[in-house]
Amino acid sequence: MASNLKNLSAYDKQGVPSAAGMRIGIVISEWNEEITQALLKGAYSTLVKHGANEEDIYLDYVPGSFELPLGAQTLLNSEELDAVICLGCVIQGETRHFDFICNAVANGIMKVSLDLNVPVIFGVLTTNTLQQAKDRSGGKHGNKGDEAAISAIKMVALQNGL
Ligand code: DLZ
Repeated sequence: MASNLKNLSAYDKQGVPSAAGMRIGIVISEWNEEITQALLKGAYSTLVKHGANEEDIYLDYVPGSFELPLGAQTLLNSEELDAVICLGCVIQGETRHFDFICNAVANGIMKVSLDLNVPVIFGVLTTNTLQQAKDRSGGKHGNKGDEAAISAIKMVALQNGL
C-alpha cells in the first residue's frame, strides 16, 4: 500500500512555467509549527528554484489552519498578488474538531479563491498521526509545500495565458 503513495515532491520539472515576476503570498498556520515550517521551507525553495524573486514572496502567519482563508483574503486585500499558498497541518485528535477544521479550511480557501478570482492553494496536511505529517513535509513521501508551490505557479501561468 505504502509503495503506491505519491511522492508529493515528484513532478515533471520541464513542464513547470517560469515563476519569474510572479508575486506569491504564503500564509502559514502556527499550529503544528514544526510541520508548517517544513512545508514553508519546501514551498519557498520551490518557488525560488523555478525563478521567483525572493522580494516577490510575501509571508504571513495565522494562529491555526481554521484562520487560513481569512489570512489569505487579508493578504490579497493588502498586496497585489498573483496567488496565495495556504500552509497548515491538521492532525486527527479524539474529537470531531478535526472534521470541522478540515471542512472549514477547504471550503474557505475555495471560496476566497473563487470570490477574488485568484489561485489560493490548499497546502494543508490532514493526517491521522504526527508521523504521517512528518512523512509528507520533507520525509519519505516528499513535501506538500513543494506540491503547493508548483500548483501556484501553474495556476498563475494558466490565468496569464502562458
Ligand atoms: C484547536 C485546534 C486543534 C485542536 N487542532 C489543530 C490542528 O491540528 N491544526 C491546526 O492548524 N489548528 C488546530 N487547532 C486550531 C484551529 O485551527 C483554530 O486556530 C482555533 O480553533 C481558533 O479558531
